[in-house]
Amino acid sequence: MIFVAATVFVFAAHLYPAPPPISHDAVLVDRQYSLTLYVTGAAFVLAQLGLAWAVLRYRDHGQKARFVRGNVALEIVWTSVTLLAFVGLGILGRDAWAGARFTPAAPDAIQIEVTTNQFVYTFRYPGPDGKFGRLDPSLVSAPAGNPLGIDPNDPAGRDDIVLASLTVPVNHPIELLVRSQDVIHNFFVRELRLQQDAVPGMLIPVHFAADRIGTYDIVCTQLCGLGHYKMHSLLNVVSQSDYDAFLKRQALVQ
Ligand SMILES: [Cu+2]
Repeated sequence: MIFVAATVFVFAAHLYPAPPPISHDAVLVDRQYSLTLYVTGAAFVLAQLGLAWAVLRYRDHGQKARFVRGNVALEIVWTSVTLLAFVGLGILGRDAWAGARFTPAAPDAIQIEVTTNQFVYTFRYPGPDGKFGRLDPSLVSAPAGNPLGIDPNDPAGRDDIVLASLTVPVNHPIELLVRSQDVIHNFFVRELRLQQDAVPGMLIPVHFAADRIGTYDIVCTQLCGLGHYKMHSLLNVVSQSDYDAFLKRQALVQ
């Protein structure tokens, strides 16, 4: 009972609160997470109370042991309750997960490519022409200043903006195109409650709209090699005017 109380306390007292959510989808995820915790927490406490009751009620006070084959009615009841809880939570969680993942990004979403490799993130903006240049894996060379292997012969790629951190305007839909050059990595921003694996050979789209200006950590949550622990970048959510200025500045530099 002490362990049960301690476990309930750790969750109920919010000892390790998540950072405040910065998108509508993140709020939905939080709501779903709390609901799941309440349902499974109640089941946990009830099951432990039942266990304690059985231990006390049937403890050894000299009676003869009795063989029981089980109780079909009880089996049906707890199997159905479990089924209902799991399927119910799954259906209720639709908005928080499937709603964001299975609907395409808004048509006016800003597309930014996210490339992962051991152990860095590289972000590419299509530049003033709005088009990403062609990539050629044989041209990939970080020392030569072309970590993505952008083909210099493709005019669409000449104005592409390549950066080590991600800057986006606040309250604007963003579509990330997540890819990997070597092993499986991950793009995770706690405040967005958004976590997406980067898988070699795949271009995986995810979208979000951040509603709070600030700087947030981007971390890799896949054990991707010896340098995994330091695979990190920053998400800067800035005002629309700051974003426009940022793009203009970057277009001049590149
Ligand atoms: Cu990684």
